Amino acid sequence: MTSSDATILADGAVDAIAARVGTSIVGGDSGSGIAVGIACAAFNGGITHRLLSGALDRLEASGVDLTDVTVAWVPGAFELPVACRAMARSGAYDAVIAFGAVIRGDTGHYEFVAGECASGLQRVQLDTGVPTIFGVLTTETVGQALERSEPDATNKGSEAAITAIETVHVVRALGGGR
Ligand code: INI
Repeated sequence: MTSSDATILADGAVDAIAARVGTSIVGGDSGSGIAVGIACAAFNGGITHRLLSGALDRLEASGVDLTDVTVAWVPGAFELPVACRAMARSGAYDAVIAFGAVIRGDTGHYEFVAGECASGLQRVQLDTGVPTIFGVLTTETVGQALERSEPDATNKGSEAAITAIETVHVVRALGGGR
């Protein structure tokens, strides 16, 4: 057994828990009727564009009407929280996604940019109740960032898109959201 075998949620595990408790809430994967706001950093834009493309492919494949998607470009990852906050507060989106790429080799202030971006985005979703997805790569090297934005099923933008949809379903079922 590899460590990933041990950490992946096993087939049937969620159903087994559901059979034991009063209520089990699981995020659906249909994007039908879901409006999404996306903020994307232009810094390291070769990477963030790959994340954004992966996300749009996955949103579309999940049933999101791309005319219900807004993309706002900001200069860098540090500016993502303020743009996401504006989108979340507008009441126009069921979920917001932030795309950025902070690469340690590029900057002496990696921790500040990456850390403030992450905590700012968490604050946005807790303050507004609108799911705000952290689609920001924080890597040691450009190679790692390229690897995580390959145009395939491992693309982190694609992962962020399905995370947004699933979280919208869970938050709605719990009586929250916009
Ligand atoms: N912004 C990024 O999105 N990624 C980085 O790797 C990065 N580096 O390396 O500095 C970066 N810096 C810019 C920052 O996000 C702000 O745009 C800038 O500090 C102005 O507020």
